[in-house]
Amino acid sequence: MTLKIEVLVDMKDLLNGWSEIYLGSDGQPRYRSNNGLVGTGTRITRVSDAAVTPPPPTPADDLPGEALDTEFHVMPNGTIEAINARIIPYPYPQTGVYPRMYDMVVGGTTYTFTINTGGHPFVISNSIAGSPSNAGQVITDGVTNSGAGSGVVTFTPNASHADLIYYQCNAHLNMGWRINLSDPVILVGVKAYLEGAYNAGSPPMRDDLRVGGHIPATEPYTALGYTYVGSSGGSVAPAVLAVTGNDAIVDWVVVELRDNNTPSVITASTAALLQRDGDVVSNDGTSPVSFDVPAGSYRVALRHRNHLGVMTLNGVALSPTSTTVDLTTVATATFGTNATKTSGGVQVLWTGDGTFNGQVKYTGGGNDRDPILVGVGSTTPNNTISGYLGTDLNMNGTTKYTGGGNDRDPVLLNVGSTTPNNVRTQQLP
Ligand SMILES: [Ca+2]
Ligand SMILES: [Ca+2]
Ligand SMILES: [Ca+2]
Repeated sequence: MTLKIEVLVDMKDLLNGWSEIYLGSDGQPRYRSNNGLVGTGTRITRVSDAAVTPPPPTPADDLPGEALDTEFHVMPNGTIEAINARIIPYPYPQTGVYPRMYDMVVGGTTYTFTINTGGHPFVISNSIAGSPSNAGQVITDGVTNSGAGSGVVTFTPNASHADLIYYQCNAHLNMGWRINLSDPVILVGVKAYLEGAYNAGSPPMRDDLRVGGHIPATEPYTALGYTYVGSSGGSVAPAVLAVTGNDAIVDWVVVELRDNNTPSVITASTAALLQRDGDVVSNDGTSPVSFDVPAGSYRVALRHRNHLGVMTLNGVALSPTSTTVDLTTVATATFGTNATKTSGGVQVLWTGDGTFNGQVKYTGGGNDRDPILVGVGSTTPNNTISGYLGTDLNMNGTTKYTGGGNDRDPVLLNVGSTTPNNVRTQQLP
C-alpha cells in the first residue's frame, strides 16, 4: 500500500500540532482538527490500498461507524474529545498510557507525506517533545527528505523502529503526534537440515557447536559481509543456547523473503536459529520467524554460512498465521537444479562452502579446501583447531584437514570425488 498524506500548515494547531488524520470505513481519508473541524478528501489522498488486508477492526477501538485503519494523532485542545468511541479526559498527558488506537502503520510499507508546512520542518522522531528536546531523536533510517517544510517525505518502517514513534515539527515543542507501528505481520516456519550437522538417516541434527559453546551471541552473517534487508541481525540470549534435546540450537541461519516475480530481489531477510529437528525459529529460540512486510506470496530462501543456500521454486502465501516451508522434503520444489542433496531419504543443504561465496570448490583459486589447510597450519596439516569457524564443514566444533572426520573430504565429495575440478554452485537467482 502507498498511503499519501498531505500535512498542511493550516491543519495544525500552534500549540497542539497537526490534526488527526484517519481513514474511514469507506476507505476515504478524513481529518479533524483540535477546534472540531472535520473534513474529508482533498488534503489527504489514499493512493492505493490494493495490497492491504487490514486486520479485522475491533468495534471498541473504532470511531462510531468507522473502521479505522490508519491514524495520526495530535494533542487535543481544551475540550473533551471522543476518540475510538471512548471519552478521553483532557488534557492528555504527553506520555503515558492511552487508549489503544488501531495500529495500522505497517512495517515494510512506504508512507508518503506531502509536506507544506512553511517553517515547520517535518521529521519522524523517537521523542514526543519536539524541538529542542527532539535533538538526537530524529529518525532517518527509512525516511527520505527528513526535515522538509515542503515537498515529499517518505517513511518506510522496518523492524529496527520502535513500536511507538512520532511525527514532529523539528522547530517547535509539542507539535506532532504518535505513530503506532504494527507488529510483524508475516510468520514463516522453515524446516531444513544442514548436511554438515546431519548424520544420514539418523535425525535430529547434531548440536556440537552449541555443546562446545561455540555459537556466538550475535548473528555471524553481518561479519561475513551479508547485508540484511529490513532488519538488523540480532542476538541470542544464553538461556536459549542452554536448551537441550530436539529443539536445541544447531546454528545461526538467514531466512530471506524474495519477490515472487523477481526472485533475485530480497524483499526482507533476517537472522534466525536452526533447531536440531530442523525448525528455523526466531532469536527467542521457539517462535516462528517474523517479517514486517505485507501478507502475500514470497519465495522463501534459507542461507547458511558454510552450506549452499536454497530457495523455494514457487511463491509461498505468507500471512500472520505461520506457514510451514519444509525444505527437507522433495515435495517442496526448489529453484534451480539439485539445490539440495538427498541424504538418508531427506533433503539437506549442501555443505562445503566454507568461504560463503555460493560455491563449493575443491581446486583452483578461491577454493574451499585451502582455507582448511591454512587454518590448521600449512606446514602442520595434521593439526586441528577448534571454534566457530567457516572451515568446520561437518559442524563438530573442530577444523581438521586430514584423517577421519576431516572437513576437507566433504568438499571433494560434493563436487564429485572423481571430478575434483567441478564446482558446485548455489541455486539462488
Ligand atoms: Ca522443533
Ligand atoms: Ca566457496
Ligand atoms: Ca569439523
